[in-house]
Amino acid sequence: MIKRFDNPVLIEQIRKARRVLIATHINPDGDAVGSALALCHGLTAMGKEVTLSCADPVPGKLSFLPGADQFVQSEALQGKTFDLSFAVDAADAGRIGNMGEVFFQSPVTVQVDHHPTNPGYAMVNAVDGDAAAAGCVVYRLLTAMGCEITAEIAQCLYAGISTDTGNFSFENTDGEAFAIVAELVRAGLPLNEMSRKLFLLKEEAHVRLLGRALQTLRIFGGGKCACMQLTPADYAAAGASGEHSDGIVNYAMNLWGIQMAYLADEKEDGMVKVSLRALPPYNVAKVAQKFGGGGHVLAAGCRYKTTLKEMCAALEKEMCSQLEE
Ligand SMILES: [Mn+2]
Repeated sequence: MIKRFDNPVLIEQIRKARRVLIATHINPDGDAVGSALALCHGLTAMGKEVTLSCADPVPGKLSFLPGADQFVQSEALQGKTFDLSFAVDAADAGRIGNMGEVFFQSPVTVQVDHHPTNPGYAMVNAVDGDAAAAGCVVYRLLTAMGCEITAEIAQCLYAGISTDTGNFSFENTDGEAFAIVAELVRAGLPLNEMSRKLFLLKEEAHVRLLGRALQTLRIFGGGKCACMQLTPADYAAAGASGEHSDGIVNYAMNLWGIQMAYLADEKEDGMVKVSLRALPPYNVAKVAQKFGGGGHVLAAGCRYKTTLKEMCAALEKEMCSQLEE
């Protein structure tokens, strides 16, 4: 059920390396931080001198992961050299941002990833486009090296696998993801505490902003569409900033019978930021493109210079015309 890591040459190269760099992608998510940390803990236990790096800081909501405070940014790498460099969960070389310079200077570059579009930019590319998360590939690598899966490693890998699978609900969730998590539980994973920290706990500013947005909830399109809006006054009242609106659009989308939804978020610079969601067969990327945005068929967005009222009217016209197709 759990795939074997089949690259004895790489394992030998890792054994020989003393100073190791691990870089992960810009705007790091749970899989980026968790996979890089798990690899770091494993290699440190093998006696390596490991430097963990990311062009951007670790988001506050992941700072509880063991070792999260060890990440450094590019300035801290000035003049340092490494025997081997890893890139983790980075679909292309651009994704490691300004870490690329140090990464490509290493005599051996390795990447561990799970994006099917990965072009294979390192010397050794441990890329499995079928793996649910980079954390799954890191698990295979660590066990292939004979590394003990400690409770710390288990927490980091769980953070990666659970977040990249949408808490085991996305299409990419497979038997291997569950089989690995079963091993992590055996290794001492505090499952309840971890899932509370990763999926339930919210910042107060987010919940207060959500409260303001919910008061504007409106249904249109014959009961098939829903929308909400936010203004700078809502952010001020909630004590919130831009990142606190993440996920709010889903409260409009996740109503029974709703097929398309949007959140229109008026900004101080005269732009309106729009988040759009849909269920098949609808296509909100098409709606976003009308206003200079883009994204996926079922999740898209745009930023457009207009008033909140005009933005809403224009969006609703586009969405309603899809209902009629
Ligand atoms: Mn990932």
